[in-house]
Amino acid sequence: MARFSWLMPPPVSRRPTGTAGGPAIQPQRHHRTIFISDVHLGTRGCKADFLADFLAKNACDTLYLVGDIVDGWQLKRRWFWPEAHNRVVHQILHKVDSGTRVIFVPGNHDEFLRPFCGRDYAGIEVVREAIHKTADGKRLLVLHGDQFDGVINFAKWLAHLGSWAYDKALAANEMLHSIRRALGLPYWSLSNYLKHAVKDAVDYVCRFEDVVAHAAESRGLDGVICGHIHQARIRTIGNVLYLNDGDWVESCTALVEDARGTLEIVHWAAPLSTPAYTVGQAAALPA
Ligand SMILES: [Mn+2]
Repeated sequence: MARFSWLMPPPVSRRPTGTAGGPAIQPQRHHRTIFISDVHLGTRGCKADFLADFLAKNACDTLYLVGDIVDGWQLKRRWFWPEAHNRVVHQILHKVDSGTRVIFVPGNHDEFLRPFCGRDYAGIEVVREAIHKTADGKRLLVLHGDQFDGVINFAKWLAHLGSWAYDKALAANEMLHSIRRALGLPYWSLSNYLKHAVKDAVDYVCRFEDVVAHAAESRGLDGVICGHIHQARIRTIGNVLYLNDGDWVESCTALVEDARGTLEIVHWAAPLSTPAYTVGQAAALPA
């Protein structure tokens, strides 16, 4: 029973107004559409507090869940479901109850939902992909993005390697070097290895963006909205728009559309007590 506790709405009244998660909070901003992906509920990395706060303070007509919302891979290995993860589920269900159309496009980590595409679950439409029409008439393909992994010949884990890891590795490199020297092993540069790994990761991201944009273009669409690589981004590739809504593990980003059809990336990693948020394009990739 405990395993399915996330399906039950958590008690609402216990959470005082002003903290994250409770629907008592009045949304501060209304969007035409919100897109989020790569939440990875069920993992320690998931920034569920930030997301519950974001969902409580941002209302919308349509909410797209663009895959990897629940991390089925991780949950199969070990059950991990703290209260904050329940609050995210509750906020999503609260949106359904408030009249928001919620569309779930499963990703690879929640592929267990793909057999249910075409069905409604708790008022949430589960679909394999969607075509979103913006307020100004653009037709955008919405899909998670893992469908293109096979096309891109780079190790996909590299795309998730942050530059912070690289900085830490540089420091570790010296220590590793002295240990290897003490053991009489030849010099091997961890930092050099990682430098190539980071370069490959950047190549991977660029390739991914190209391939996904091309898929939208070849179908005669105006652009694509995806997730999967945890890199929020708005850019034009060829004749189409490439939009990635980022993730809630590292960057805490969402893609939002206003009533005129303008799309922008919202960063929501400010302290929960701070109502401010920042809007803008994702930071450029390292050269
Ligand atoms: Mn994914």
